[in-house]
Amino acid sequence: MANDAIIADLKKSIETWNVALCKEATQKAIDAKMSVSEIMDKGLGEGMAVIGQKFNDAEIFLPQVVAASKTMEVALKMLEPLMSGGSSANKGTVVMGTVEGDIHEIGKNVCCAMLRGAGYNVIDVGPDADSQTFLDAAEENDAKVLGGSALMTTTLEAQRELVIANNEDGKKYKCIFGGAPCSKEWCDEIGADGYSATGSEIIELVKSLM
Ligand code: B12
Repeated sequence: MANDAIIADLKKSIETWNVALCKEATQKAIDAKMSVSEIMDKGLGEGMAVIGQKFNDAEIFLPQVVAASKTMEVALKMLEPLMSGGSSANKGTVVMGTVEGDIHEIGKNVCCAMLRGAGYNVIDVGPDADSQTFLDAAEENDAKVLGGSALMTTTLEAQRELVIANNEDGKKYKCIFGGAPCSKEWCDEIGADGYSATGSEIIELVKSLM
């Protein structure tokens, strides 16, 4: 099966929350030795973008979004060994979480897995994590970087709060942010140390800050 067809199936499986198709297409992608970033960015992620658009346009509702994210999670589980088996070296510690008030965590989980695969020790503080939770985890684990995900325009402010809390704490850590509504401009505005649009780019970003 050509890679284009596999990509099309990956995208379709999320759009139609078809778990069986998702498992089959993900296995085919793994067998075809496609890169995780290609599988994510061109296939599964594109499907999720369609879901987001349809939700926005009220063509589908929350249960369908939940079904699509559960489908995505099945694929992520299958991809995990590929993402975390890359290196055994510990290049430093990164605390990752989704900021306070925001329960979206698929993108954050992708970033965690990509970073682990690249040899970083990742402490995942989960979704809906307040600034103090990030700072405590960083202190306890001697981290260098805090990564905060926000998927809603309403929770972008919590990224600013994390920068402020870090500054008040002596600016010990580098703060990086991402998530669909986040941007380089926003990160500059709030005084963050970095932004990346995808889980593939986060590796270079963290490397540049370590
Ligand atoms: C899946 C989903 C859900 C799932 C989440 C499941 C889960 N376990 O995460 C469920 C159904 C639970 C959900 C709930 C809600 N959702 Co929702 N959801 C989505 C959806 C469709 C996809 C998000 C996703 O997983 N994308 C796939 C991943 C892989 O992409 P990503 O997150 O962007 O991550 C990549 C990059 O951004 C980057 N990245 C991500 N994080 C980080 C962090 C760092 C540090 C860096 C450097 C990079 C980085 O790398 C990632 C990998 O490449 C989006 C639509 C969209 N287009 O984003 C809406 C969306 C985010 N949801 C939305 C809403 C409104 C909600 C709800 C409020 C709905 C409701 N009425 O209850 C609740 C949220 C409640 C809360 N308090 O948080 C809105 C937000 C609108 C806004 N205000 O901005 C969106 C945009 C949908 C829409 N079009 O209206 N949602």
